[in-house]
Order: sequence, then C-alpha cells, then structure tokens
Amino acid sequence: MKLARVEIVHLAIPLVTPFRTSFGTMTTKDTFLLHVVTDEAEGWSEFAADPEPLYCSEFVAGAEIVLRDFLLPRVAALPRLTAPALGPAMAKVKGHELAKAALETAVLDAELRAYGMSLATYLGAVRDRVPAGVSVGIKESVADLLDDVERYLAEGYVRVKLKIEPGWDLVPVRAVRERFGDALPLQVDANTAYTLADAEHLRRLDEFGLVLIEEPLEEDNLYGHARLQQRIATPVCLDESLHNARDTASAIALDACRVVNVKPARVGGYLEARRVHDVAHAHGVPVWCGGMLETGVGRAPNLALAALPGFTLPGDTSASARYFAEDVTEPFVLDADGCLPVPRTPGIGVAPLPDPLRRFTRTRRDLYGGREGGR
Ligand code: NPQ
Ligand code: MG
Repeated sequence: MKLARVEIVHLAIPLVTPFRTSFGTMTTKDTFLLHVVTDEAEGWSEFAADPEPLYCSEFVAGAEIVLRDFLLPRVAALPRLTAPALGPAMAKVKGHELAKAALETAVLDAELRAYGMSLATYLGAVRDRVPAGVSVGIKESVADLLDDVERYLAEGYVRVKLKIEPGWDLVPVRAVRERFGDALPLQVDANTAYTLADAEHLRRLDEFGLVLIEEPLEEDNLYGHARLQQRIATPVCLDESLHNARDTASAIALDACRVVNVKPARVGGYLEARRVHDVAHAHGVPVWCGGMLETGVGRAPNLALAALPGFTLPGDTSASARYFAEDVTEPFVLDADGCLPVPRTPGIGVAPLPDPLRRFTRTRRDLYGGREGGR
C-alpha cells in the first residue's frame, strides 16, 4: 500500500449521563477520528484520550501535533506501507502510545480491507460474541448508585465495575454487595487515587469478594503495587501502569498485578495489545479489555481483541447506549445473554455513518497529503 492522505476529524458527542471518576467528570466525548486513504483501501480509527491529560499524559491537541510533525513523516517515508512496519518506524519517538495506536489502527483497517480479512481473524479470535461489563461512575449518593446498577443489570450486563476514590469506597461497595448479592461479579477502579499509606484501608475491601481492584496507586509505582498486593487478598489489576508487553511481564514477575487490563491505545496499538495478552496468558494471568468511552469506531476493534482466548474476564466493552444516545457508527447492542457481537466483516468491521459523522464533526483537516497537505 501507498499512503495518499490522512485526515483528522474532530468530534464532540454528548454522553447520556456525566461520567465521574477519581480524575474528573466527563459530559462529552471530545476526540478525533483518523481517516487514512491509501492507493488500495481506506481505514478509520479513534484517538482514545481526552482534550485534557487527566487519565494519562496524552491529550487531543498534543496528539494532533505528534501525528502531523513526528509520526506521519516517518510512516510516509516507509517504502511499503503495512501495519507491522509502523511500530519500528515510530519507535524513535518516545511515548505517545495513544497517538501511535490511532495511526497503526487506521492503517491496519485499510490493509485488512484490502485483503478482505476481519481484524478478529487477523488477531486470532476464538469467539463470536464477548460478555459485556459496565463501568459505573462516582455518584452523588449511594441511592443514585444503586438505581444505576439496578438499571444496568436489568439491561443484561454480566459484571459491574465501580469507580472509587478516597471517601467513596467501602460504603458504596458494601451497599452494592448487600443489595445485589455475592454472586454478582463486582470489581473497583481507583484510577491512581490512593497511596501505599492507604494499604490498611484498602484491605477492608477484602471482605466483599471483589474480582479485582484496578490501578489503586500511582501510575509509575509498580513496586508500591507489589507491596500492596502482599497486604491485601483482592487481586490487584493494572491499567495506567502498563504501556507495553515488557512492562506487563515485569509487573507479573514482581507480583505487582494478578490481573491485566488491556487497552490497545495505552500500549500503542493492537499488535502490542496481542503481545500483552500473550505474555499474561502464558503466565496464567487473566486478561480483560478496558474501555475509553469509545464511539463505535473504537469499540469495534476492541471487541475483536476481546475475542482472543486469554480474555477470560468480561471487559468494559459496553453497548453504545451506555455512553451515547446516538453513535457515529451503527450502534452495538447487547444480546439476550449480555454479550456483544464480534465484528466479522473486513478490517475493524465498521465505518462512521455519513449523517451522524457530519452532525458530530467540529473540524476536519488533512494531516498528510490532500489539499492543506502535511509535509
Ligand atoms: C478506566 N475507563 O478503566 C477508564 C477510565 C476513563 C470505562 O472506566 C476520556 C478519555 C474519558 C479517557 C473516561 C472506564 C475517559 C477516559 C474514563 C478514561 O480507567
Ligand atoms: Mg481503569
């Protein structure tokens, strides 16, 4: 393939309800899609982060510059454009995994469309449907939280994740356990809100039989997570801390985590995400697919990944309606068993629909080629 044009499409899509985590409150999904045009096929992807660097250090405006000035010139210089060549071509640019993932995914979508192969087949999927969990934000009151959880369970979600922070942990977790019973697969996500000094407090979560506690401590504190794991029975799961397969192997060897959250964007794309899966699965460590409030463009390839054999826990791969009244693609809808279908058509299996795309678009620019031409 030969790269002809790369377009950035900035979107803003309202969320059905504000989503509060320990790092902030979101009311709109405000991000961009990448549209890659080659001589053989076109591809789409979604940048996973927000306009503000609160979940991770990357953010929308920074990613646009990194793509335009540092990543695209390297990728455009490749003699032959193919997704597996992108990682090595971009490796000298430090960090920026989410920006790299967006570019690699759009190129991979185009490449697989040219072959007529689905991403699920390419990655080695072994399932046609994947069970869906739901991530529930921090609420104004426990009563509000119980209402939300009840509604999600009625919709069919098979496991619940509660966002926690200091001051919103033991009480909401106890309330959900008491109301919905011990059989409900329940887990919590702190998004780095605690320190190792909170170990005794976090140990009090042990009595609730949680599936896991996700990213309790600082992003760059593998040692602290290992120390914490020695003091609590709840399995520690890492999200923000894991940026590639190598640091995942280190975390497992240190016993800093007993479960792995894989977000393809956080590890630089689907090829590295498969390697993260492979290393965790080889150690018998359960893997699940995280979520970044993606539109259908980001959700579709996550479902393909979540169909790999090591994804033995339900992910945050929720239905479109969990976040959006209207999606930019055909919506993903839960089936009667609380599962979502794995896309099976070529590439990521979806593309933005022209009408919603037009209505949700803020701006479109060419980052490479085209009229405004990159470099
Ligand atoms: C997590 N996701 O597992 C993340 C946090 C998160 C579904 O809980 C914009 C960009 C909004 C990144 C919202 C879930 C986000 C975001 C939440 C990340 O930690
Ligand atoms: Mg998380």
